[in-house]
Amino acid sequence: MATTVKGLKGVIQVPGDKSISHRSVMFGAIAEGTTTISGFLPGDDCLSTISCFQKLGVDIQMVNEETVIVKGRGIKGLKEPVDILDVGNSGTTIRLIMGILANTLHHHTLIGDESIAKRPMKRVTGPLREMGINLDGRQDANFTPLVIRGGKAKGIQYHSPVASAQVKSAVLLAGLQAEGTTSVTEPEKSRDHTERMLEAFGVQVKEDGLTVSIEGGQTLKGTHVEVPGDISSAAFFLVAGSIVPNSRIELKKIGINPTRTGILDALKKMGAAINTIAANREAAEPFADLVVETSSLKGTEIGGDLIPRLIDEIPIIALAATQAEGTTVIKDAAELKVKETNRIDTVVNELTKMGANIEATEDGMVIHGGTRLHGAQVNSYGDHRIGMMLAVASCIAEGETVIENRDAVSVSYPQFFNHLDLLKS
Ligand code: SPQ
Repeated sequence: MATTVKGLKGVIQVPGDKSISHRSVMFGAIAEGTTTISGFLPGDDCLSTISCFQKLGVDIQMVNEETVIVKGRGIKGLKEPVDILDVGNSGTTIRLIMGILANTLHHHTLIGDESIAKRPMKRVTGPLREMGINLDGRQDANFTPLVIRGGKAKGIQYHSPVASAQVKSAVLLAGLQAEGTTSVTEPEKSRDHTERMLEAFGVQVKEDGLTVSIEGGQTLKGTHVEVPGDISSAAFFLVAGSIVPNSRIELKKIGINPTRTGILDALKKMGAAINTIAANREAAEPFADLVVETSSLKGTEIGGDLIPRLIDEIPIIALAATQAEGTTVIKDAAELKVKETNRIDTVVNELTKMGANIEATEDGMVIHGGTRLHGAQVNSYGDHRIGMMLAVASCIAEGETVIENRDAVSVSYPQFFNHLDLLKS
């Protein structure tokens, strides 16, 4: 990609939120009646979710790229698939679907790509086994291929060792048909789309501090889901607009669910000029228009309960920190090691190739700011968020940057490079 950019200017509508798009299809599939989805993200991960539920007998039509109609089969109506369920690169699909399939007595084999084969599944298969569900897989059900035959779940009170929306969601979804009450307690609050969306589908969910509970035997009713823009995708432009000189970017209808807005808190603390120009905070999933302009950033410390609120944005925050004055310390983020890649290592290795002064730690990284980046041959290693972070880095790097495996961005943001080019012109 070309040499330093003179400024990024314009208005962008980033695609729909990935977490909400997955759940809209999944919950629509097990609801009674029809669910219509607008603003759906047609990224590879969400298309994997559609394809899995089609194999489970659900009629899902894409009216156009962003409008989907799901004809729900009810919670007991999924068919036994004649084929394996392939989740591609999507951790959300494989972990949540296990919760949904837990109470069927059907046979299912779940696989994914090379990255999924390395991601730990015991965090979900463990509690599901505790609930009485029959599951198996490589290394005692920790890795794909996984086989789930289901069973009749008993409610459990599960204390999760990690703050993970995927673990919480899988256990709660299994709890929907379990005997009695199922609850999940987390060390910190993870994103709460499952709780908010189950309520929109007519399910009662109770929250008490860090514990979420669900009563077994509830059914879902089809509804309309309006998916806001994905703040994790907007994050790349929030940082690009902050660090590329002479920039002003307006981002339309971005989801601002408080469990996802850690990126706004962190960037504002670093001195970023981000303003909200219109907001709907009453919607089940609140959203706002945001404007970012170039500013001088300073280093900061990021850790504790902020981490689950910005976990997917850490690669792009690390890039912002290379341009900040002073040092940025990111800690309590060991979860980064079990994402699409080990995101501590990939961020550190790839940004080092571009001249950043950055070190990996056991649970995060330390970034010494104020460095001039230079073009280099870098690699996304198939991780969409690394590919987009490197593309933003190339905008401030002197000389040419070549990003291998840049197509990985289609997992969550298929039009990313077009949008970046639009802002450059
Ligand atoms: O779906 P996948 O592959 O796990 O995607 C990622 C991402 O960067 O897009 C993580 F690699 O997002 C997860 C996120 O990190 C999506 C998610 C969800 O929709 O519930 C929750 C988070 O994961 P976790 O493990 O903390 O529950």
